[in-house]
Amino acid sequence: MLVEINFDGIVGPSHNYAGLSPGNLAATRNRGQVSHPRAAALQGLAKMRANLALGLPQGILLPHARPDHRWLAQLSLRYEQAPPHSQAQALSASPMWAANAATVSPGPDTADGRCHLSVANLVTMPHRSHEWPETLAQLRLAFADPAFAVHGPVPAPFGDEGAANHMRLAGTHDAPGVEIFVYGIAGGPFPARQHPDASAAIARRHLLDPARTLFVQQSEAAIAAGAFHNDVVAVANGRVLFAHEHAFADKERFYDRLRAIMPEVEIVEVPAEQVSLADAIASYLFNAQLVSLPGGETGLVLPGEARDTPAVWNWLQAHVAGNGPIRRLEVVDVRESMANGGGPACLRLRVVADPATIDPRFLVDHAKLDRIAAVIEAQWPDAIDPAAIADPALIARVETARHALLETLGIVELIDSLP
Ligand code: SUG
Repeated sequence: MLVEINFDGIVGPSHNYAGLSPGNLAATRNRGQVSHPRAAALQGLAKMRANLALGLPQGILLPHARPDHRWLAQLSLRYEQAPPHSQAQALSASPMWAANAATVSPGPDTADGRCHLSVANLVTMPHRSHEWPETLAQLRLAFADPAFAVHGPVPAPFGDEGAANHMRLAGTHDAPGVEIFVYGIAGGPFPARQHPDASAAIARRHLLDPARTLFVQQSEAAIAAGAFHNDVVAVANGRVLFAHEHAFADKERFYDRLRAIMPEVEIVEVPAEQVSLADAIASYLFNAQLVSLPGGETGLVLPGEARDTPAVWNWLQAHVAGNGPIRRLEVVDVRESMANGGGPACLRLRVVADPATIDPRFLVDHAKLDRIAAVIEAQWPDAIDPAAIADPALIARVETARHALLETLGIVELIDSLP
């Protein structure tokens, strides 16, 4: 039985605001602020609990070893003597944004019937470029069953940021879908992080049907306004594509091709005159989890910032009051992640699979979340000032905290499994 499972990245104990991602306006704006890793991780757990309460199955991905000493060693650096920018890049808790872990093509879409996952290379941002080896190790553990094919990264320099630039539409999760790869060419002053050749390579290795695969350019205006990933301005689930008017470079052509493949598609486009691109990006209206609820309705799991932005909340209220396909709104507080530009949808990787084929250590229920919460309460730092990341006591605390979590979950092979 194939179901959609959200794998949320647990916010790691080194979560901090170093402002490492140009083009990500929230992260840049909050550079130098004091972060709260414990509160951040607990907010993430509360979101998972809200998903469970909606009747949705839930999985986890784990914080990576930080600082990443292996990566520093490749730069002939030791953390203690590394320059501040290298320390920040080695310490980032960015693997929390699981939507950037991999691109996932469920079995019904692939020629061999397996669910294919390609780990994202994340080469555009230095602090994210060293995530993939540990992400790959985790994916190989969680998805070791022959029902899955787990692939390494597309080679540099073809930037790939995973599911954040990939959308899937399908009548039901277990039916063949349409896979949409969104790439960037230009982003005004900011980098386009998803290279079209990376998207094309993933579609080939995932054995997708070319007749049901679309490659769509993200609009330059969207990237320039701060949509560094497509999932900041568009999200898809089931038969519903929910997007801002200015998300795509040539939306008419895209919509025509999509309707030709999938006549039943419901395109919910939010006009700029009702919600500006700036409001959409500041509120993360589209960085929401668009989900099929057990009763068959479509729900939207939104960040609190969407409720606090009047134009956005007014649009949502009108949509729900009318005949729109989104029937239920669920608001979650992930403000610590939001301040680094990561909303509810950034924090999760969707995998359509039979839960029985997944390593159960990566699946959670309320009782396991209680155990995880106890480790976070006891071990995660309360606050990190990015000016103080050289402190050896902080580093010792961060490393001990992660080990405690891996031991609690019985995933000890990750402690020393990397090359
Ligand atoms: O890559 N922020 C992340 C946010 C990723 C959001 N993910 C999705 N949209 N799917 C990024 O820009 C900031 C970390 C720092 O500055 O320390 C950061 O990496």
